[in-house]
Amino acid sequence: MQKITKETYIKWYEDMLFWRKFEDKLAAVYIQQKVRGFLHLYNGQEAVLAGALHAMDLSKDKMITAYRNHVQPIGMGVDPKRVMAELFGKATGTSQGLGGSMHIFSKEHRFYGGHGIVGGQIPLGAGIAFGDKYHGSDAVTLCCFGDGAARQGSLHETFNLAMLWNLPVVFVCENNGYAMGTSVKRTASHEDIYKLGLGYEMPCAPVDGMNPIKVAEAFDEAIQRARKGGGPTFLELKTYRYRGHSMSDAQHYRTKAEVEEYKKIDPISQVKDVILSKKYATEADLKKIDADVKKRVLECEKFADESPYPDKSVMYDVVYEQEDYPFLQHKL
Ligand SMILES: Cc1ncc(C[n+]2csc(CCOP(=O)(O)OP(=O)(O)O)c2C)c(N)n1
Ligand SMILES: [Mg+2]
Repeated sequence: MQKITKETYIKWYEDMLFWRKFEDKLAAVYIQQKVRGFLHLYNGQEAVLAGALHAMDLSKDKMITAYRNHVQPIGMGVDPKRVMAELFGKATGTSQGLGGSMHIFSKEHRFYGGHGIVGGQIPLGAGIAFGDKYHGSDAVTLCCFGDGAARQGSLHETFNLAMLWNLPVVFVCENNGYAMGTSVKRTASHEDIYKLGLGYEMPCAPVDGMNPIKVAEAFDEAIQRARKGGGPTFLELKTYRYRGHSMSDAQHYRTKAEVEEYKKIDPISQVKDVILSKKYATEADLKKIDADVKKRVLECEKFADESPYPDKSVMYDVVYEQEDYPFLQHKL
């Protein structure tokens, strides 16, 4: 793994703060109805992404996830302005404004979405890894999903085939404690989701998902194993989301005190504490980063605001169609 240096900590601080503020902005513009439909935010879970990106080889490795998917593509190199524009439904968005919040996608940056069907991306992630193995590439796919998705049958079918075919994939359960309003405790007779790997003899482990160092170390081991032909790993990242499931969640299933408890181990604060205690930067240096992040987020909003909506004529251009399909005339 690349060494974790002073520069890594500063990058983690800057990246995680940017993702946090980018999504805080989304929450604000959602209320102004600039973003419509569903909006699921990642606040609190940023260490999972920061640690994963450190361990990945971004020139070839791939990622697929569920609908909590706005900041992962940014981490993988997609222009955040285009992500914001997609959320605004604008033509300059990553999918010309036709996908929206749950469907951010960038083939160029190997980010394969953005999936609204809970657990739907689990077999797709294994399929991407199958493709890489078939074509002789040593790329590794990170297939991310939530604790709720871990209860889907497709996980078991996928784990079985991924082990049978020794696929280069890391299965990543981001256990944030809840699937909508249903706590992990209420979904199964056990709470150690990572142990689902045991039934398939898949290497598996729990990871402190609030600490990017622990995350990076766990991902490095799993990614290296997959890259060297050692097959899949299943990691359960213990994390937490500060905001509701989506913007329309009254959060009656948990207390404010519980949320506050987790904020005490906030990944951004943890990294900030290391930076200050090891004197990697001063408070004043970090304030400069904060100001720069704020400016960059405002630039994204301005870009999205000023971009045009897609023309009506493109509406069916990206929908699968078959020339001899007899029932519908698709083109407007
Ligand atoms: C197959 C399917 N069933 C139900 C839903 C409704 N639904 C949307 S999100 C969600 C909860 C999933 O929770 P989890 O996998 O823990 O992910 P998180 O939202 O916590 O990131 C449910 C049940 C859905 N989208 N798809
Ligand atoms: Mg969850």
